[in-house]
Amino acid sequence: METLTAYLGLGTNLGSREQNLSQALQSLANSPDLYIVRSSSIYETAPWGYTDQPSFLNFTVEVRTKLSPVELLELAKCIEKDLGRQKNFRYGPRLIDIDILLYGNKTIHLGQPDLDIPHLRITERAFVLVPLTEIAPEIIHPILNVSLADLLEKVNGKEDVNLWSPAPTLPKQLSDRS
Ligand code: PH2
Ligand code: MG
Ligand code: MG
Repeated sequence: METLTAYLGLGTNLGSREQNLSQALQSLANSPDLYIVRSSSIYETAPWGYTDQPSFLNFTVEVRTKLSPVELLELAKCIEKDLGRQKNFRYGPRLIDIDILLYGNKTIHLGQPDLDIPHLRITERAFVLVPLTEIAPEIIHPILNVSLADLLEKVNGKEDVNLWSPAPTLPKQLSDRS
């Protein structure tokens, strides 16, 4: 399997939000199958989809991995579960959410809600596009064929996405850069 660059979107709006994000980052760093290249700043974002819930912290990481999309999704779900995520309703509050936003320049539809890549709602959600564009402005959306920076210009709700803290320091990683 070749090594590909993927982008993950992380979010939390329950419990100690900063701690949830740093634990998720630590868990990703502990994976032998994935190398974290960089992280965006952390943003505080108004809840999207279902608004009667606490505000989120969101950020994005760039990773290099040989994992297939399904394996990467399994790793994400596994970390969510380890951190104590409970099942909840669609768009509802969550301790930690790790979504695959982009996987190389591939388009993947596996009939699983979480495994449409590019993530279906990248283009509608400022809470995804702002942190993603911060670290990957020049990337071309594999289906729409326009840059993330161009998508960001058009997205609604940027005023609901506010810088919270600078990019977290990356933990020491188990995997070598590959
Ligand atoms: N995630 C959702 C639903 N709504 N809103 C914000 N601001 N941030 C999120 O990460 C988020 C959301 C479902 O995954
Ligand atoms: Mg999500
Ligand atoms: Mg998810």
